Amino acid sequence: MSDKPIAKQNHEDVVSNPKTDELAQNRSDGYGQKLTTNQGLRVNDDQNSLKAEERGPTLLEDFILREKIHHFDHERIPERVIHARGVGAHGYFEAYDNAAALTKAHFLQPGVKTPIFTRFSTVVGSRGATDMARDVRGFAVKFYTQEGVYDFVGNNMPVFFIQDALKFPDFIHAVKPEPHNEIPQAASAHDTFWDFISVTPESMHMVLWAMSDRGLPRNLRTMEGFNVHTYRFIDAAGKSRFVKMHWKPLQGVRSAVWEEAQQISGKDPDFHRRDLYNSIEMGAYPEWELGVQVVEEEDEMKFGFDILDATKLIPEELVPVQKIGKMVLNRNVDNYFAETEQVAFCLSHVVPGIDFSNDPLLQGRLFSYLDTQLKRLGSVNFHEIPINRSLAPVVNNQRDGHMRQTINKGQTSYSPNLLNDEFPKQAKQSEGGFVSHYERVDGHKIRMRSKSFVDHYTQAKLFWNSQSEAEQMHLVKAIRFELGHVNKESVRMRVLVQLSQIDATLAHLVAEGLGLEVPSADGVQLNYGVGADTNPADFTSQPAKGDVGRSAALSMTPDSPANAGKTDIKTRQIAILATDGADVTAIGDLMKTLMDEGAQTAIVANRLGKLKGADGAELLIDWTFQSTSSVLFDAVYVADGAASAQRLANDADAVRFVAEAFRHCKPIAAAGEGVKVLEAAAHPGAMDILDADGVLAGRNGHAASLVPDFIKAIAQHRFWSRELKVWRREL
Ligand code: HDE
Repeated sequence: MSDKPIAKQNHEDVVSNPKTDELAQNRSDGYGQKLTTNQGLRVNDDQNSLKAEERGPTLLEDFILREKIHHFDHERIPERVIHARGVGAHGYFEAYDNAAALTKAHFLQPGVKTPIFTRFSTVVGSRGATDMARDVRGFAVKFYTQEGVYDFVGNNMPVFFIQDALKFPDFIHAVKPEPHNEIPQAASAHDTFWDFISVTPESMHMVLWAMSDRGLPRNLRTMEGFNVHTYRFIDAAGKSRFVKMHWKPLQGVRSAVWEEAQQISGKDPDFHRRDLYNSIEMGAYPEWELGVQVVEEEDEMKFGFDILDATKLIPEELVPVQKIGKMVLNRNVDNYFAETEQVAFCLSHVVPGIDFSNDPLLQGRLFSYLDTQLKRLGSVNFHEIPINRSLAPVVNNQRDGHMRQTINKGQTSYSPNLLNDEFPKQAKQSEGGFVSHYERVDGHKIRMRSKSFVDHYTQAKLFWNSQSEAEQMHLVKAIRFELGHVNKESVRMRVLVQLSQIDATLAHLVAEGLGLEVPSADGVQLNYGVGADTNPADFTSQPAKGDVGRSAALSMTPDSPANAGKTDIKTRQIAILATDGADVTAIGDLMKTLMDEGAQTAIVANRLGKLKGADGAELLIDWTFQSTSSVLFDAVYVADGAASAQRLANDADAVRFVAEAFRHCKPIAAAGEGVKVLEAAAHPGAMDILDADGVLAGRNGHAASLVPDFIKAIAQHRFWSRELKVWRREL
């Protein structure tokens, strides 16, 4: 979270790979060199334009001025229409030894190591928006394989809002800032988004995901990734199997809380990108395992839902996720624009062994990504931009176009040709030539949703059921927040109708916060995705009925599969509150213990400079209560020492720091006299802070085990029981 010194990696030596080595030919750093124009002419005066006399007019002749200003005027390219705000990093993917039977893709063969570039993004906000918006996160990985570039273009949620690509522009128009005033920024729109949602049953499953804690990842390193659609893996014998792909973070899955996220947006809008950058610089490389759910072709129809429907997931209890490799991000970009901004992901970038399904959302995306790169990067030659360049040779008869880099030699740029002995020649499959899966397709040309797509509420209920009580509480509060910003009551009422089709309690709890009654569904016209001549009654979704069960993998509790066994505290940020008179020796011991466990510590005090301990020892202060905030930390420790504790207990900012961490359910420890600050932080309406879960105070008998208990508490991440007591009206 901090801008404070981070141990810089020597990138060239430590974390190079074939792709980062290849990028070296484009890297430039002006150190030790003379300033030139773009033509290499050395510039003598870069401070003054060419004028007639010192106080006279500037001359048109000044080509140095014109070139510099001209280039500046053209610095910006169109930002991505969605997913504009992102952060990227280099790394590698290493295949385990178990995927060869599923796919012939070379990069998934045992032990193969492939350079990758990953870009995470928010969806709605523009490029300068905040990282902590409640939003879906993009999770896109470019694999520079020896068979060409393969792009995984996924999200941090396994389903999507719509079933058919034709609805995408409508959906995005509804969710982006409203067109008349461009409000709200960096968040889903209120009236327009919820108006769309209120009549679109197919969106309800994804709406619950987006309103859940998944919409607020604590950092990018602790979120899952999904490619959402069903794809195909093709094995060496040409056999096709359906697959869904997942990225499982080895850091566990963690989220922030809404109030915390809102505050972070003000305190540090770069919170996620800074965290990723710093973690990589410090050598705490984030890792994800790639997993696949495999469905044999003959089992395609065996589920109660259609695997071609992007609003449905395959519960992990039905089809387990097999881990087939690991991605490590170990190198930051050298230049944001050249790499993160210019990277161009396209669903159509596949390699032999991976193929598409007929998911109508996926099919539409196949068109969109190439089109959008042409618009954004401005040329059909975007594949020649260094970050997009394939490591496998690119040889074909495509020629020319804006900014062409390749110097194609020779007379022929067509096929067949005999003048160049027919080169470049087509590749046989045995030579790596790509062949689309030999799928039999036969039927009528038709514009119609498949009836197998019509159950819109069952999986939404599965998601709701699978959330812990705290997660359900957050979800309800999130919808209350969003609907509380909707001006039209009719929109709120229709959303309540939709929620009531998922779960009566969910609808009731949301309604209660809005001061409304859940209306009857009778007579409410919902949009079931049918054309003007189709009878909507044939496509009506029934409300979710009965026991749809639970799927533990959909929750983020400490014992959910994604978090089970993740008891370390690596990379967690711990604030140590102390000021003059603190027990500096104990702080030093604590810092060492926490850092040995891989956590990061920072001393936060009422001023910068050096803190003088009770015994005269000194300690450098990292932050003040003005320059940082509890929301940027994962846990808080208040140091012992009578003078320090008294000073902090009298300081409203210090007290607020603790109270806020408490509100956000973070672990808090206080040694000895430090308890005074906790006492000062207990405010009316809340439970006694000293009695709450996850609050460890030395004076209350924890002294001996304070630090080990604190470490356990940090590993647990949050203590939702503090909120639940209020929620259950136990307080
Ligand atoms: Fe995208 N999406 N999308 N999307 N998407 C783009 O391409 C689109 C969808 C996703 O870091 C755009 O280069 C359509 C699902 C990511 O550069 C654009 C449809 C999923 C990124 C586009 C979808 C995604 C994008 C905008 C419905 C999860 C950022 C800029 C048919 C599986 C990649 C760009 C990066 C970006 C179109 C739906 C993920 C306009 C038409 C579902 C991670 O081409």
